[in-house]
Amino acid sequence: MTATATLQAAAPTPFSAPRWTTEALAALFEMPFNDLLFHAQQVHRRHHDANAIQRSTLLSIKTGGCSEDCGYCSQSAHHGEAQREALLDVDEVVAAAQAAKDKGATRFCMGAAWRGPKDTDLDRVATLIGAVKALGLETCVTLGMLKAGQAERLKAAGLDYYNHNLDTAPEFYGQVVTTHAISERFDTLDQVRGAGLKVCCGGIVGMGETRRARAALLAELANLNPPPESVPINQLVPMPGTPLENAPPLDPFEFVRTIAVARISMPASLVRLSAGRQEMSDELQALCFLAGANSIFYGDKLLTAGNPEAGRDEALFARLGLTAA
Ligand code: SAM
Ligand code: DTB
Ligand code: SF4
Repeated sequence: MTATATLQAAAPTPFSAPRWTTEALAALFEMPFNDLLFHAQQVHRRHHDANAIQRSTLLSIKTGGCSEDCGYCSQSAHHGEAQREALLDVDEVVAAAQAAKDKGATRFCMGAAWRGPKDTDLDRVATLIGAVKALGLETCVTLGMLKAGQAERLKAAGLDYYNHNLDTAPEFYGQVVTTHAISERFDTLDQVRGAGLKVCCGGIVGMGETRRARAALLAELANLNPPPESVPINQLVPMPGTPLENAPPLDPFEFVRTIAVARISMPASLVRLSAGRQEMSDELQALCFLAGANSIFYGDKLLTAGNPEAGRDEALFARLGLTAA
């Protein structure tokens, strides 16, 4: 198939709810690299300022000791090496959020190593959301699976975004996580949408999944109705002690292709170049921006893993003429 025919076959049919098939997205992955990047950049420019990058800062507000067995995660009680810590208090969180704002972040994302929050946990997280929002930052939390009514409580506390990733394709999910099913992740995403929160939902690549599984993950994300406002694409950070510690590294060009296919299939979303940037060269990150990534995690730590120092990002932005969104 020619590049043009591939694109025509891959585009959602007009006058119907856009539905991307795994086959269509797999066909995009198969395109010559230059054709794929050109197409992704064209889509990107129709929907976004091509030189503007949004910056979110992460903070782990409750680290380690999680009941779930996600094979990539350092915070699982089954295998993780992250030290278990109690929920941070409001002063520590506000200090971190203020520091993130001072460095130029516009969104502050708080993560907790829970299967899901208890109602008493939610009271305390609501206080944190209110305090961070009062600084003039967008707020995001990722607390695991939500029970009925919990998303509404977060919305009432002033939350803007809820992060809940599909993480991998349905057909591969059971090989990575056994303590919950991907269907439960979809249920939580429904609750989040139903409460009027914005959705941040993406996944991880480099866990030994096939290219077809990467296409299937992106098809699931793109077919959420509406698609997520934010789509974090994480490259696996192989954490010591986890079952995926020795996963074979992904070809960097395949990571760039994943960003490009995410951009094409979710044109209006922010596509975030997420975990794994510390292990990437400046040149590889530049290719990711060319492929349509327009958001990063900013600050020297993710949840438990490292992230590039703000100064390295500032220097990269200056070299590439990128501006803060
Ligand atoms: N416990 C909640 C949950 O699982 O939804 C929230 C915290 S969890 C650590 C948030 C996300 O971090 C996961 O969905 C996964 O995408 C990402 N993540 C965790 N460990 C990772 C790793 N080693 N490499 C890349 N991404 C990772
Ligand atoms: C997301 O997709 N990636 C972030 C955020 N959402 C919560 C987390 C990345 C975690 C990387 C491994 C760690 O720091 O432990
Ligand atoms: Fe727990 Fe989330 Fe880590 Fe899974 S990814 S073990 S649910 S903290």
